[in-house]
This record gives sequence, C-alpha cells and structure tokens, in this order.
Amino acid sequence: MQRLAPHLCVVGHPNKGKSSMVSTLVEDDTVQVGLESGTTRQADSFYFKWHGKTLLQLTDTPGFQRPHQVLDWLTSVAVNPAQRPARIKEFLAEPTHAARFPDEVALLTPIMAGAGILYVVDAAQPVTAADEAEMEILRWTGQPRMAVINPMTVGEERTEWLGTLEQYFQWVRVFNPLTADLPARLTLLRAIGELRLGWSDAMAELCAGLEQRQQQRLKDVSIRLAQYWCEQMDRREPMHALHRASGLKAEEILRQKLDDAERQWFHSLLDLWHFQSTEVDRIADWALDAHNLMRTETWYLWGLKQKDLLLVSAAAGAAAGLAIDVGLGGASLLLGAVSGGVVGSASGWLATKQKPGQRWGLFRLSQEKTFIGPVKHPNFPLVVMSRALSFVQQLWVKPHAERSAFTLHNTAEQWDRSAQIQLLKWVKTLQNGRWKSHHQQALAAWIQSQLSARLERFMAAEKDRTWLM
Ligand SMILES: Nc1nc2c(ncn2[C@@H]2O[C@H](COP(=O)(O)OP(=O)(O)O)[C@@H](O)[C@H]2O)c(=O)[nH]1
Ligand SMILES: [Mg+2]
Repeated sequence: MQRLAPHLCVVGHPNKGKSSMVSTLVEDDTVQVGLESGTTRQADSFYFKWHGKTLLQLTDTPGFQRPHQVLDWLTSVAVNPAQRPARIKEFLAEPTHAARFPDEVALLTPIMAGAGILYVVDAAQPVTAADEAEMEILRWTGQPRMAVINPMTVGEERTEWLGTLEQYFQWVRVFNPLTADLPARLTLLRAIGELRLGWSDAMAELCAGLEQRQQQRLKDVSIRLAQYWCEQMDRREPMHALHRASGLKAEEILRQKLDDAERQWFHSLLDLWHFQSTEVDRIADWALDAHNLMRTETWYLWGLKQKDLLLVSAAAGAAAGLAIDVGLGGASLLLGAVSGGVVGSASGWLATKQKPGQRWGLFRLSQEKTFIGPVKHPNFPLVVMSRALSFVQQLWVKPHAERSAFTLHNTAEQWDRSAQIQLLKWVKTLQNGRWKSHHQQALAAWIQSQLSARLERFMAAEKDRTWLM
C-alpha cells in the first residue's frame, strides 16, 4: 500500500470555524481567522510538515454560496449513483461555471482531484434545506468525508444534526479548535487517518511524533528556563563602560538588559512552538519615563503594585522570617521593606565591587571594577520564575487558532514556602559564585516538576469542560 499524506478540504458555512480548524490542526497561527463572511477567496492549502516531510495537507475553502443551484444543475439530467462523481466533474468542466459558481468550483476542484472532506458545522441552528443540498453535493463527490461539530455555542439542535450528519458522513466528530488540547487533536488526527486506505501510516507517524515531542519539550524547556533564570539572577554590567557608552543611568541600562533578555527568551520559545503572529502582553513593558523608571518599586518588582511588594509572603513578619531562613545577606533590604520604607534608590544596593583577578563572565578582571547588578532583591528571583512559568504554561495549552495575546501572571506568592526558600537559596549560591552543575540540574528538575504539575492540573480541568457526546 502506498504511503500517502492525507489531504482534506475544509468545507462549511462562513464563520463556523473552518480556518480555526486548519490553524489548530497544522499548528499555524498565520492562517487568517475571522475574515468577513462573503469575501470570496481562493482555496488556500496549509501543510503539517514533520522533519521536512508533509504528513497532512488541509485546504481552507470559502464554503458553498449557491448549493441549491449547483444541485439543480447536477440533477437536471438523470444519473445513476455510480455516475455521480463523473457528473460533478462535468459540472467543473462546464466553462461558464468558474464565473457563475466561483466558490463551488474552488472547493470541488481539489476534492475531485482526490482530497477528502472535513465538513464543519456548529450545530447551533436547525438543519436547513441549503445544508442538506451541500451535504448531498459532497456525497455525490464519492470522496471520504468526515463531519466535525465545532461546539461554538450551546445549541438545542445537536441531536437533529447528529442524525442528519450520520447519513452523509462516514465519521462524525466533535472538536473545538479554540480549546483543543493535544489528546483531542490526536483523536481527530487518528480518525482522519482511518478515512482512506493508505492514510493511517502518515497519521500514526504524526501522532507518535507529537506525543514524543511533548515529552521532549518538557525536558528542553525546563533546561532552557533554568539557564535563562540563572542568567537573569546573575546579570551585571560594568558601570564605567556603561557611562561612557551612553548618557543613560546605570540602573536603567540594567533594567533594559533584563527586559530584553526576557523578551528574547519568550520569543525563542514562540519560535519553537511555531507562533509567528500571536502577541505577548508583558504588562510590565516599562514606559520609558525616567521618573517612573527610577522608582525601584515599579521596575524592580516587575510591575507589581506597592502593596504586593512582599510577595514572597503574605505577611511582613513571615517575609522577614523567610530572609532569615535563607540567610540572605541583603536581609536589611527586605527588613527595610518590611518596616514600610521601600528603598528609594536602586544604586545603593545594586552596585557591587569586584576585585582584580575575579571573573566576570568569560573575562578575568584586570582592575577593580564597579558593577551594576546582580539584582539582590528577594522578590526578584520569584517574579522572574513565576512569569516564565506562566508563559510556558500558556504556550503549552494554547491552540494556534486561539489568537488572544499571552498574558503573564505572577503566582509566586501562592507557592509553598519551601519552594520560595529553595529558589532564594539557589540565587544566593549563584550570586556568591558557588554555582555547580548539580545545582543547575536540581533547578531544571524543580522546574520540570512545577511544569508537569501545572499541566496536569490544567488537563484535568479541561477534561471536565469538554463536551462529550
Ligand atoms: N467561541 C468560539 N468562537 C469560535 C470557535 N471557532 C471559531 N470561532 C471564532 O469564529 C470566528 C470565525 O472563525 P473562522 O475559523 O475564521 O471561521 P470560517 O469563516 O469558517 O473560516 C473567529 O473569530 C473565531 O475565533 C469556537 O469554537 N468557539
Ligand atoms: Mg475561513
């Protein structure tokens, strides 16, 4: 049996989520969704490529415009069932039809060239005569057909739709492209593989690849996050060079470096997940207004409000206790915050002197240098980690059709105390130059367990929400 990549045409009324299906199934957020209905477009093909091989092709179509007239034309002469596909080919061959029925010609052409059919309905309205005409035309093509109910709204008409769809389609499935998680996508992809002899191998390969990728991504992203977090925790800039290079204040430059590093890290993951056009709303994209910039409580704490300053712990007393547990050298800083006064200027506690012979990155210092950074505020490690984890969690569960921006959440204050203490201890080790590879591994393992737990919780909640037929 020849191994083939399934090719399906996605057909249905405007605004029923056809393009959304395509976007989620092929993991491409450049597929245009929400286009004005009635806009005639060409049928566009999208491909799911795996290690350079196409394993699935989906053709997004504008949908039927004049199904009654087409069916009338098809039935205007008597044809027996075996001749129906040939009759559709005659319809396509009729020279005037490209102008009279552009949408129908656009969608029937790839189908008659061998594509299967994915018919999308939302089942919210009763079945109309036009719907039946469409389904009848699709049946005449003789091509493998699957109907997918996109449960966009809760309607009363599902039973009627189900009974009708089952007469015209070999398979009827429910799939919501805006919420579909990996198990839901795998189920649909496997069903597609069963539609035609020769398709199942490609779908089995794709599904196995996707499952394996999920495991690999969890490991990779944990290692990357550990690396990124360590870099942020230890980020420092030599003061003199900075002053010469620009008129900017040293704190401002450090802030920008931290901010750029976060942005770059997020974008590197967006690339890995093939998100090309979905935005990240980083909230604390600092307004470059010098007055606000210099208020430690606005930039240091990455957008936290003053009342949230002590996010490491809900109560001021507990925060002080935490600082003692960790043995933070900068406890006086934290205690300053506890007693109500937030440090007025960053420079007092950001500047660190390093002696000749000490290492800075790859270089050994030849003379004493003053650095800005690393940030020693005890909230900082938790906020950086929390933002990154919240971003990864969203990345993990967002289907490509779901185009709302990624938003960052800070949940560090809800973490258990031992996790907070562990992170702060790691930072201390890192900033004191005692960081070893076993610390790095322990950090990556901690991140992986955090991510797994979050994802499991999310999947369990998603299962409860899924509408099962
Ligand atoms: N609430 C909700 N909206 C959806 C769902 N599927 C698609 N949409 C939205 O409906 C609009 C039309 O979707 P689109 O995929 O472009 O439909 P098409 O015209 O059939 O290609 C877009 O704004 C989608 O975000 C769904 O399951 N639930
Ligand atoms: Mg569309």
